[in-house]
Amino acid sequence: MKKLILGASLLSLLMVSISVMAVEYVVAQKGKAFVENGQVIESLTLAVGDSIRFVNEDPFFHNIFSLSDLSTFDLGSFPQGDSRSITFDEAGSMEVECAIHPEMYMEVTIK
Ligand SMILES: [Cu+2]
Repeated sequence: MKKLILGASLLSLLMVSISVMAVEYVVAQKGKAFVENGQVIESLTLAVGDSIRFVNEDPFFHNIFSLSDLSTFDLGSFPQGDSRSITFDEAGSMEVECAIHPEMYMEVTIK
């Protein structure tokens, strides 16, 4: 019984340290473009387990999605000031787009 409890607490400790190491990138939607740290970006490289928080800074809706082979997601449409987050669990690359603005595009590489 003691061993079981010890094992369980070690496991939860391990899970906490993994979640601490993961990075959350913040990518804004501004002027119908993807913007990180004030710069328009067309690509972003991150590690498995990292996530992106998409923050809408435009006075209209965006709907971020991906139809890549690696994985598909659809964050739904969200208004100015709102954000949606997605975690990338698999290595590879994917195209991220906006369903409302076809000119919006970025490539995410997960290493
Ligand atoms: Cu958009």
